[in-house]
Amino acid sequence: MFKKAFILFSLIFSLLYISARARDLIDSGELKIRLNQVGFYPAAPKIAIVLTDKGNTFSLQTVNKKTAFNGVLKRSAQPDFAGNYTWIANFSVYNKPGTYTLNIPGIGNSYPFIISSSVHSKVADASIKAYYFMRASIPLTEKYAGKWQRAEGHPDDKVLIHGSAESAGRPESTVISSPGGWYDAGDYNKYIVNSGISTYTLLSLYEDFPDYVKTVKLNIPESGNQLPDLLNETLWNLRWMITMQDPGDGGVYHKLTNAEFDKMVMPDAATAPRYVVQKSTAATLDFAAVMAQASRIFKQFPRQLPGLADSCLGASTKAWEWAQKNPNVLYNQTAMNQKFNPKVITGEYGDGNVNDEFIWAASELFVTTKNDKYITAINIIPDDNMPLPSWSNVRLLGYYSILRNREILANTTFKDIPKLKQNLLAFADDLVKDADDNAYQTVIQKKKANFIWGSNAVAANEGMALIQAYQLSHDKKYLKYALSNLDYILGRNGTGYSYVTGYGDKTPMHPHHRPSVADNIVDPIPGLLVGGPNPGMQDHVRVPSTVPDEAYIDDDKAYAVNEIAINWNAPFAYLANALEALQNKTTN
Ligand code: G3I
Ligand code: 9MR
Repeated sequence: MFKKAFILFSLIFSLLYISARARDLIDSGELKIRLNQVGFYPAAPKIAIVLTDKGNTFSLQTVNKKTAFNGVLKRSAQPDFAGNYTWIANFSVYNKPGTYTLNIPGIGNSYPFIISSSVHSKVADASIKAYYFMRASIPLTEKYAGKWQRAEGHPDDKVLIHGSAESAGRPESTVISSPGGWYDAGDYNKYIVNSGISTYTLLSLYEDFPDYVKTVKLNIPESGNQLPDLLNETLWNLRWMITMQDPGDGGVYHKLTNAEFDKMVMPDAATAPRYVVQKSTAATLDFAAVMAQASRIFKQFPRQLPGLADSCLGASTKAWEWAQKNPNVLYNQTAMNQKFNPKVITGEYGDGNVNDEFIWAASELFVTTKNDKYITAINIIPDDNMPLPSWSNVRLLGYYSILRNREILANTTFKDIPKLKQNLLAFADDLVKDADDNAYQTVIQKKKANFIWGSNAVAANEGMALIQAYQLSHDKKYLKYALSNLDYILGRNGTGYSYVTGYGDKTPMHPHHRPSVADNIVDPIPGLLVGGPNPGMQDHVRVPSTVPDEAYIDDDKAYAVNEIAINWNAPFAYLANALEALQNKTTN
């Protein structure tokens, strides 16, 4: 009896002791000092945000506890969305490479961080390598995937034509082969609309920074084949996209999908029947745009990829022609489900307005062919609308392409390049205006409305837009603000998370990502950007705070804040890699 009581008592005592120790070990500085947990370029701006209600000094300390720099916190000009002012530690002038912590008397130490050239190179590589982990129809072997090796999932060589997709040559239930491609996100379906912007964004990284991209080595099965690895990875998806075009009429199926989302299982255990569903104007134009872009890029590799550039251009023009004849076939899943079985309830990617898809496809075809008939056919370029790119808003993607290729287009009859340039720079100026005033001194933090489903991609796409502005103007202020959003993603934000799995000290461990949930490996697959703060709670998981930039939880059921997706990783990959390529131009 005594013995039992004693054992119980010692057990309770040790548990209490362990949890008290664990609490002591969490330095409140790590929670209250928000900074890019990966690090800083020597010459770039370096800022940490401190959650405190009063002024203070701060110091930078080396690993040997030597003080390297002293400074004074400055109060933010504006409060955060919860109404609190923050305090800013600006140590931009300190530029000596090394590993440091930021110390604030009475608060504690930040996570350690690095000041170094190429400081983002590992996370930048990982952001692209993430796509290898998203591949359908191939086993991931230990050589490339390490402990995340897994069996092949979704061969997709026997895909059914859904009733909504039938055509003369392909009646309902015809079996087609549509292997490869990347899984969209936490789910295993493959959606053309979302593939479009994702593939474009990665290809744009190559178009903007070819010399840098050639140095990026990813350790994927194709590595060493004389093509840059980024292009190798992108081809995995592009070749799948090609199979989504109906050879009969050139229209493109909206998606390849199960009827319902899979359970949280590994890819090889997800064996529900797969369908291609109805063609849509949005999917067809997004396809036309990406194929036109791919054509001009792969034309540079005729020896490695004989015939591919021509096939892509042929596919693009056929898709364009289909869209001319079918200019307003919108994908409305509810309407489709009233007519056909099985009912399909996976991601919709429905878009009520395809003007911007026309602008994008016309722009890419124009850049690739230099024939302005595509632009005159639609008569809406340039419109004055400049919304940030997203899967449903793609006109800027076309403008980026025209502007990055402006020199080779100078002799065409298209005379609006100066106007496009002016509009894009005005858009970028608007993004950076007063960005130093908000509580985190980042571009994304300017507006509550940025905190939607996939808000981290808003940050990344703003960063990409600013890089485009830099490329056009060589004005370094745009790099400074692009970097502010990279700092945001990697920790200088309202939750203190670095939102990229595996990079930073406090990173998501439970993304809504089926392989990461089902593989029995503690660490999630690395290099994945989670959706990020969004107070909408569309997944019915309660977030700890509904303050827009704090509305986040690292919970694998919380798909409205903690899923991952190819269209979010792509602008992040663009931003991190573009800044690596331009690091020598950063200045504070
Ligand atoms: O844009 C409006 C904004 O103007 C408005 O103020 C705000 C208020 O809630 O809503 C914004 O729209 C949201 C939109 O995302 C923003 O892109 C919608 O509410 C929200 O429902 C919508 O969510 C989409 C989600 O699917 C549900 O349809 C996401 O964009 C989209 O990324 C996501 O995509 C899913 C696929 O369907 C399936 N695969 C996973 C993938 C990622 O979660
Ligand atoms: O896993 C699905 C995710 O990819 C989608 O973004 C999300 C919204 O469409 O839906 C997820 O699937 C959930 C479904 O909507 C409701 N039942 C639970 C599913 C898994 O959490």
